[in-house]
Amino acid sequence: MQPTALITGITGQDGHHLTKFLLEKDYKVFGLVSGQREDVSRHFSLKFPEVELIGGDLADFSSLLNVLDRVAPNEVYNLGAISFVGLSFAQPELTSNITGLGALRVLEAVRKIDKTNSIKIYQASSSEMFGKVRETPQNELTPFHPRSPYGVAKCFAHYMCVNYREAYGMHISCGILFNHEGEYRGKEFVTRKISSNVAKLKLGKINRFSLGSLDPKRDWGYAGDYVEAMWLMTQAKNPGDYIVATGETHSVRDFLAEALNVAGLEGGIEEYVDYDVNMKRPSEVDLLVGDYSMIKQELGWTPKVTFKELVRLMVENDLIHEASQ
Ligand code: F7E
Repeated sequence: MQPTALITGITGQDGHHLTKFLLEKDYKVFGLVSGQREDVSRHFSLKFPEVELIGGDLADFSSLLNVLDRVAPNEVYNLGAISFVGLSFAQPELTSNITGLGALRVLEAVRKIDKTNSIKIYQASSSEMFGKVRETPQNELTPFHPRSPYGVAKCFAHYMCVNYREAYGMHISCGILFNHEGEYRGKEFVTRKISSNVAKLKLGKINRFSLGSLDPKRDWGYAGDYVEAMWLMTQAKNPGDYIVATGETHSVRDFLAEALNVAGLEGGIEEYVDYDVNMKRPSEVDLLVGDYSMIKQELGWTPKVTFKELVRLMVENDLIHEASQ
């Protein structure tokens, strides 16, 4: 029988990649979309006409019950969240409601609907939970110390998943995903902000642009690789929590320098980039790097796209995109 998946946050970056991945595996894919974002849904439907989008909201428990009842999925991927860390400082309550409580509502709705305890759940946990890191690299046993309302909300969701798995024997897995980027990344995130502005520089549309601190270091992988890890977790006999990362760390400065290099822009960073104090976060995460040996050993997953390939892919994509605007 054709497997069925329900994806929350389907119109986001990971939703795009996961939809493509599951359609290639012949899944019937359903997506939860908030009614307020009709333009985004329309755009998504043009790209993936075979996907059925259903109105609902992570803030509304009854809508989740209705959607689950109607779809009867084999797998649920909870990717929906307020995912921009910067915004979470300005809207901590909304972030807690959607990113934190939203996950609990999904768990509780599945528990109510799923009489045979057969639905498998994937929860998008995040390396932001490590925040002020206690050890480097971070692994599945590293204690959490979140540094933003987003990180706190993700910790709440993560521990709820662990609790529902232990309390009710549900098949729930959390992927502790480190930063993952690509052509569908929103322009509020630093990698896409860099790639789109570097493309504009190259095309002569702008002369300079602004960024916050160039010092933070992240473990940046390709989102297209990471959705395979999500799927492997839902296919595994036993659920579990896994680090999904590349094992390499690079600063924002490194990403910027490589992007300028790909575009063939010489002269150094200072020639193109100003410092924007508004980008400074009240508390910052300075360094993240993940140890993905557990998922490699248990589920056979490894990242494929390298750091340099990722930067190239994003800059080349934005050069095409910006040239057509
Ligand atoms: O920032 C610094 C910024 O917003 C990366 C989300 O997907 O990954 C992401 O969270 C770093 C930070 O991602 C600018 O201060 C400097 O240190 O691209 P970002 P993030 O906060 O690491 C995790 C794993 C998630 O789960 C999140 O949902 O770059 N930075 N200048 C800047 N950041 C932004 N956005 N804009 C700047 O101008």
